[in-house]
Amino acid sequence: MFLFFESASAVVGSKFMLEKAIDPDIGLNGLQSYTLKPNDNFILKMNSQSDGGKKVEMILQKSLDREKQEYASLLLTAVDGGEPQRSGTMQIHITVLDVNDNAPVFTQTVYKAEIKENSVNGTVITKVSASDADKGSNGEVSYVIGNSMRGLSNVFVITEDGHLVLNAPLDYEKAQKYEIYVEAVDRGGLSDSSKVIIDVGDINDNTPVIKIISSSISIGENSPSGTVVAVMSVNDPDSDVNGKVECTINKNTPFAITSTSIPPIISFYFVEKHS
Ligand SMILES: [Ca+2]
Ligand SMILES: [Ca+2]
Ligand SMILES: [Ca+2]
Ligand SMILES: [Ca+2]
Repeated sequence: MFLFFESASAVVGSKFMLEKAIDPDIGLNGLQSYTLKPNDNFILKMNSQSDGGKKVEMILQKSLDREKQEYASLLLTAVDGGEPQRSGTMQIHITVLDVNDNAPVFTQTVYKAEIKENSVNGTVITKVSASDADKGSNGEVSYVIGNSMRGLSNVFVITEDGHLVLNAPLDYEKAQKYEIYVEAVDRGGLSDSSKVIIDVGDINDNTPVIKIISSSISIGENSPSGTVVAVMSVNDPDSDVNGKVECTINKNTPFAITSTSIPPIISFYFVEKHS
């Protein structure tokens, strides 16, 4: 005898009539009792009927969970009241059908990734992954970028199998960090979300820009050493060493260059030097 149960729809207390199924095996005359083994999910209930027969029902007493046990084989034994006592047995095969009662679960609540600002479109930034304990389509997970990320969904795209891919140019000088919410959705619509933090790495893609702030058109021949003759700023928007600027002037002039550093602008002063 084969029975199929949906784990979520078979609620505790559900009854399954067994009488008809066992009649051919053991007959009704002298039937005394039934036992069921193992009996952790079902119990038997017998009712005497007006015609003298006995009706037996199998009652679910503990809910089924396909994720814990998909198949079960129970042995039903019927014992008669004769002498010697005889018994008949029947195997009851139970298949627990899957229902979508598990949402996907991401392997990490936060993923961290790094990408250089000069990376080309199509570069895979990281891969996210979620598992789903259900079976078949109930456990099939695909990935999408969260709705709240609409503004960024053209910068990053995610493939159905969870690869987060660069889709537009990055500029470290405009954005150094992104936080992307991703969702894992099963075919039944249950979902989980996770966050991907993307650090953009600086590339030395800016040259220093020199801007003259002030300069003297002429300078007196008796000007003392240290007279400022010009002020300029040099700006390189890159970070760290990529944005560090050093200024030099020709050695064979009566001028020197000194700097005061007020990041991000560095001012340089040409000063007259007397040899
Ligand atoms: Ca599921
Ligand atoms: Ca399930
Ligand atoms: Ca840069
Ligand atoms: Ca630079």
